[in-house]
Amino acid sequence: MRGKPGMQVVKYVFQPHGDDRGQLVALEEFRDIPFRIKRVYYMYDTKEGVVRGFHAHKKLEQILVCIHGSCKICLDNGLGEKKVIPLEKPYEGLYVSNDMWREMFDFSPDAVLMVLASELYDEEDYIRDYDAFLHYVRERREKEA
Ligand code: T46
Repeated sequence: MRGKPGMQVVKYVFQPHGDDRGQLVALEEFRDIPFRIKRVYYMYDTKEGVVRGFHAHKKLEQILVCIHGSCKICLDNGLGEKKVIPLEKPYEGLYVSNDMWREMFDFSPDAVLMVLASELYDEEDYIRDYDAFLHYVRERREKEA
């Protein structure tokens, strides 16, 4: 019998270029970010108590950076493991792979959550139904076994 896959959370700590003027973080594809960056989007002015996300992706990989304020991300691998990761530093990035259910919550009123994405926007890449997600990851795992 195979053991549980063990869910890994990958957080990047970027190099701030600080001097007496303040801080600057630069993110380059294939250097700081492990994929070609095809899209950048960000969310701000998120209302109190709002939870966003509630989906997974078939192909998309992303790095989430809370460049101002704070929020939390819940990742669920669909195989019985969930982790909540706080994002509160503008020099930290959370890697979110495809086939990972995500929910974003606990946004501070000043939070700006920036996302670097490996693909252009494509509604076909979303899995928005939780049961369909569970089915999808289990099927993939069986194929890989
Ligand atoms: C994800 C999490 C972390 C676009 O037109 N282009 C885009 O690139 C995106 C991301 C969204 N939109 C439109 C589609 C919706 O009408 O913006 C609206 C809000 O998007 P959505 O409801 O998908 O936002 P979230 O916060 O639930 O999810 C987003 C990303 O969609 C998703 O890929 O992983 O952030």
